[in-house]
Amino acid sequence: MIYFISDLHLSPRTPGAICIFKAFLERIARPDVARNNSLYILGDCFETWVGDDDMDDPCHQEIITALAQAGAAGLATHLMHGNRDFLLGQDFARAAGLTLLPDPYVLSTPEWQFVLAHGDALCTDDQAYQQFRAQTRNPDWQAAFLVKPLAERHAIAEHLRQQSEAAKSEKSAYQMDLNPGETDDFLRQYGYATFIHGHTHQPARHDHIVDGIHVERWVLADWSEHRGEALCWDGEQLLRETLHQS
Ligand code: LP5
Ligand code: MN
Repeated sequence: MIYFISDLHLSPRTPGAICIFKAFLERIARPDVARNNSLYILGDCFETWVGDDDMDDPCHQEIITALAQAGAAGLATHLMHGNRDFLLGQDFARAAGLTLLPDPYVLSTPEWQFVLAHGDALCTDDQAYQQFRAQTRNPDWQAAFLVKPLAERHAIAEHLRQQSEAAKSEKSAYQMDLNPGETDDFLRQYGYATFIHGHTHQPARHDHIVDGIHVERWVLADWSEHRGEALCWDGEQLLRETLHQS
């Protein structure tokens, strides 16, 4: 099985979601199934990530240990950056025993072709966000941020989260969704592969007709303290699974 998840937004303030995540990992990394399964985390695993030197945080340790144990049991785990945790780096990847993926990423299986993304890059109607995105993905900006003391980085991240919530309350759902034309171009560019992404927190299966070809776009759900969700590919079809605490 291949499992796709995104937008878990894990932090010390989400003990419920962390429990759901750990129970999920334990289940899919059981010794009898681990080597037949793989996991793709499509961004925003963490509520925010301010640098790999924040791995000593007990909550981060708990998550990293759970991922590392699943990896050691044989689960192939992959992670893509989201708009909140794009500073996750190779030190984190090594500690968690996972592979960092570029966004977008083409996943070819013997049965089917997928293209995976976080989804935010296609939200081009949200110009304020695209400007913010370009600025914060700039390596010089990131280097200048990463040399600040950890406490200051946490304060900036907290401030940015508040600004984001305030900015979103002024934007329409349409404006914050993927731009239809950009999405069709993207599907064309990636050979009409089935597109799986998160970010918008609007779980759905969309049918696109691009150049006369039917293409599916699956949007993953965000997680809450009581409920997680995974999309599962069994070699024939995609199915949504609701996840609860064990
Ligand atoms: O995340 P979500 O779902 O709430 O909203 C996103 C967009 N918002 C963001 C911001 C993040 O939530 C907070 C990021 C924390 C990162 C921690 C590391 C910090 C590293 C910084 C430096 C290298 O991504 C939101 C979209 C929404 O998705 C839907 O697509 O609308 O976009 C915004 O809210 C952006 C605002 O419109 C503009 C923000 C202006 C803030 C300018 C402050 C600049 C000061 C920078 C100081 C470092
Ligand atoms: Mn996101």
